Amino acid sequence: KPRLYSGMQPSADSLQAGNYIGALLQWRDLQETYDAFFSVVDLHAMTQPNNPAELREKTRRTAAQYIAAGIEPSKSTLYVQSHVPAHAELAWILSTLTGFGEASRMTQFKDKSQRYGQDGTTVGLFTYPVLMAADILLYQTDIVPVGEDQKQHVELTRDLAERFNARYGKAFEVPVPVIQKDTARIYDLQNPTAKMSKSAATDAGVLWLLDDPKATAKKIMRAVTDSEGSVRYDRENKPGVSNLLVIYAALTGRQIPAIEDEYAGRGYGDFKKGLADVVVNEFGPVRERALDLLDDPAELDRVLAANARRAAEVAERTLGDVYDKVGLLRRV
Ligand code: AQP
Repeated sequence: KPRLYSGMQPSADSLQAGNYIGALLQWRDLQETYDAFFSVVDLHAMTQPNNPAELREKTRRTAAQYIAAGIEPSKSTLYVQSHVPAHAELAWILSTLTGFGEASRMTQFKDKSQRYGQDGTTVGLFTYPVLMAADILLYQTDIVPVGEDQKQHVELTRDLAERFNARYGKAFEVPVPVIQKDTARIYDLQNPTAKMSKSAATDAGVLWLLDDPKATAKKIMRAVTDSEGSVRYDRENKPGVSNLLVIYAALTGRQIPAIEDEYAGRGYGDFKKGLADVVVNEFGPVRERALDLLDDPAELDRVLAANARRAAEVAERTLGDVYDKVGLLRRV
């Protein structure tokens, strides 16, 4: 089977609807046809302001949500990034191949460093894409499903793989990014031209996977729409309603025109009530399963440890080959 690698940062207590629709739902399908590695990238999350107890908690919660959403640890390799030390080790080697100018062109760094300011911006945030390249290349990955915003990082990963292979001999598969369709992009309910994000400035526009169903329904009822009053997809002129339609379609597997027809001549209130039912029905069982898993952290840790051993086996093979090729003395 071809290899797939993807991951998410444990940067909040709960994942949000964009993570679920844009990533988890696709991962769940892809794990059937790919030898999939899904990691909870805790080392990456350390590039954001953090607190140790919270980071531990968020890491477990993120892993539990992967499983609750249908990522099966017996089918896919689902593990925590820091449990496989080869990630940090390969990142160092790759950083010696990455141009300073090349890394400086990464738009995510430009955006985030502007947000954090001179003092809040760390070298770790700057080398984030190099660690991501290590994540992907360790597993001889064929495809990387990512959002549009991560495409530049996968391009860097490809450049680094090709550079290494040309300079030292082939150690890496050159991965291909698989970018989700525009309709898989979910926007903030209060600010429907900004992507829904775990780190959104305000909570009112974010649908959390682990939120109380009543709170979720309330947020949907309060979502920003427009004054036209017709349920119609038009991203340009009706970003709020279009976003709600995309969520509706993604969670029901229905086509947008069929949903428009169902709500033709009915107001936004009805449509939002319908959507609230859809979302609560979908998230409810996922939430229950995740909370059950979190009730038994020892068992969850056991599953993560077993999966980390499986990941480390593959990763160590690549790293050993890389160490040989660059001229590091073999470890004994
Ligand atoms: N709004 C979204 N619509 C579609 N897909 C989304 N993803 C995130 N938001 C949306 C996808 O979820 C995965 C999570 O990636 P991440 O946790 O590494 O960080 P992110 O993309 O930056 O997601 P967030 O929620 O906005 O996190 P923070 O606030 O921590 O930066 C990726 O596959 C992403 O495409």
